[in-house]
Amino acid sequence: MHPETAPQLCVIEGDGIGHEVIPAAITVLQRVAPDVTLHHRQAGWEHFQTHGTSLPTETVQMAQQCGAVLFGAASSPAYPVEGYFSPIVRLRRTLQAYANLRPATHLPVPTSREGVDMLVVRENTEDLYIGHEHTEDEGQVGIAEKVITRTATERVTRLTYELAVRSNRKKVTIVHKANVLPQSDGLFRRVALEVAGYYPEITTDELYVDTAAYWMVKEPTRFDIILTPNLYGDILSDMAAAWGGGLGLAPSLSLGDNIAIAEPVHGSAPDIAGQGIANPTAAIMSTAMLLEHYWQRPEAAQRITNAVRKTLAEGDHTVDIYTQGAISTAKFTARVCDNLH
Ligand code: GGG
Repeated sequence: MHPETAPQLCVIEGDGIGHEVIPAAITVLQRVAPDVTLHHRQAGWEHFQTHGTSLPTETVQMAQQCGAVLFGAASSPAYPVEGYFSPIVRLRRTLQAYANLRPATHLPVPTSREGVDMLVVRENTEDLYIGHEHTEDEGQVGIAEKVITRTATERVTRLTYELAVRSNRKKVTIVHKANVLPQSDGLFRRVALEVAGYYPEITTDELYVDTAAYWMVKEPTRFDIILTPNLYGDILSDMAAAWGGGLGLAPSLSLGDNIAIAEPVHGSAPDIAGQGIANPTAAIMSTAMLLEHYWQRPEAAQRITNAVRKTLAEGDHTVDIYTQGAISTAKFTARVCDNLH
């Protein structure tokens, strides 16, 4: 987006704790970027139950019009429901927000691992998540299609390497399972390596996804950027989030051409929804990613990041980090605002 255009934000709280962490993130965002105009829209399982659709056309249109979206969480059921689809997976695909950036960086909390600073870039529009599933043999066989294309792999790889150059990162690890899936993951590997060839200043290596999972647990500091298809990226980024200190601290940004969806990595957490205890950090940090990568306001993004770090370093935390001395979502958000300089 051009930095001088008045920023518009489509806000979709979604389900569960989305209703708590998104207002918290907006409170912080408005302190550093008061000129952002907000457009609240609906999506999610709760909306499906009351209105029969999980992603109204009107919401998609507003997201397109704004270019920037802040999404909370979705809680799709794990069983088929007639007419229902995952709103967030559909939104990312419809808007062609093709690269999902999920950083995991050490934060000053006891649950975070010193020295960790990695970024998982997850392809966001295809793989098994296209949702082409059917059953055969009277429901006794379930079949899902995995799709990998040259076009989608090329664009996510190019974005990854451009980002690596811009952010002074040194290495990209391409993660796949090309030995078992030579036609799909094999294509991802070949195309990603092809694009990588245009960036000799960045070191490129590759790992099978199972080996990557092993090393991510054993020695997370060896990773810089991980580039991987949709499903592996979904799983590995949650693992990475554990080293960042937990899912409550893990932000993300899905980027496409002229589109960005900021979204905490965590889900709707129905077990704690409505209690005012959810950790707003991931949502707050997601708005910082929006400021940095979409609205091109790195100083504003840094103000938020610094305020969150200071708040955590002072010992303020929500219950997901540890129970003793935990404060509410509202109090934590107020502390972050106090620490904005
Ligand atoms: N904020 C990310 C999120 O909601 N994650 C949970 C998830 O992947 N949900 C997909 C769905 O339930 O449709």
